[in-house]
Amino acid sequence: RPTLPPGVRHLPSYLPQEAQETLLEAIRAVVRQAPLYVPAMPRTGKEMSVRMTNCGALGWVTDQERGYRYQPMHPVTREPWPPIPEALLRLWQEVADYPHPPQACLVNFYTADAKMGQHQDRDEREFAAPVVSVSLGDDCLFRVGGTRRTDKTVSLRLCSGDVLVLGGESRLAFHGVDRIYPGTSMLLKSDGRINLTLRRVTAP
Ligand code: MD3
Ligand code: FE
Repeated sequence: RPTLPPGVRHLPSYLPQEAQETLLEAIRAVVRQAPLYVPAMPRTGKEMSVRMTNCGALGWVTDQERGYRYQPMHPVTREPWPPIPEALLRLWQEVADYPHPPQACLVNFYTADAKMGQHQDRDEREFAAPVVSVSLGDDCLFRVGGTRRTDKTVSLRLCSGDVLVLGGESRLAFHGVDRIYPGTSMLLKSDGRINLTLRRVTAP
């Protein structure tokens, strides 16, 4: 196993198969209420390859006109985001080592050819809280570095049921998804990967 940057905790196979199936059903219910939409980059309007939605009091969204931000409603339907499923609130309590609940859960859906370029997550105001990530479906090649774009990076294969906790020094690390490995999981019954990221947005 590679040596991870300080503050990155990888918990392989944290969720058993049955818990993955239960969580997937809860996320399918979220997506029925808050459909996946096509996020666009600020200014250029270039569409991302990942499809997104959210649950929780706040959701992370991006479009050409208003850029990256958190807001309490879906950008297309204008409805409030559905609540974060109980199973995810419990997971946060188990692994986050932070005494307040998450406010946002970003749902990222990757098809076989989708990727996410290297970036920092810095649209939150509370950096004392970690980001907790859950992977479902196909494996991916995840890459994380340091707080400068030019810092050395390490690559990690993330599999269905894995949990990643990004806290402390790693909270502002550059990271991204270089590729999806289609056909590596039976969970979704089709190619693709779902990533859930739980976040605290505001100071408590
Ligand atoms: C490291 N998502 O939504 S999750 C994102 O797999 C995002 O969909 C990726 O990056 C995905 O912003 C990676 C793992 C992750 C999430 C947040 C981090 C790693 C992180 C924040 C800081 C450092
Ligand atoms: Fe990120």
